[in-house]
Amino acid sequence: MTTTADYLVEGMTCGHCVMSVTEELTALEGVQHVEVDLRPGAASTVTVSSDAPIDPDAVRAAVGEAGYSLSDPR
Ligand code: 9UX
Repeated sequence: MTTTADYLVEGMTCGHCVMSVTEELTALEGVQHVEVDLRPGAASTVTVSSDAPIDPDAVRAAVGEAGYSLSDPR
């Protein structure tokens, strides 16, 4: 079964940012697909699809590892 979750990521402004975040998130256990809706100057929506339960703390850490930060949904 595939689980999909959306996150808001602050600070991404170009395609390289998207690649960095995608790379870190794809390395997480079970992650099948990562989709980034880049919105420079605003929080970008990142959609993670996984065939394992998604651990929000792991997502937060991976995004931080790439140099960006997760913002809480609003
Ligand atoms: Mo692009 Mo993103 O030159 O931090 S990598 S702005």
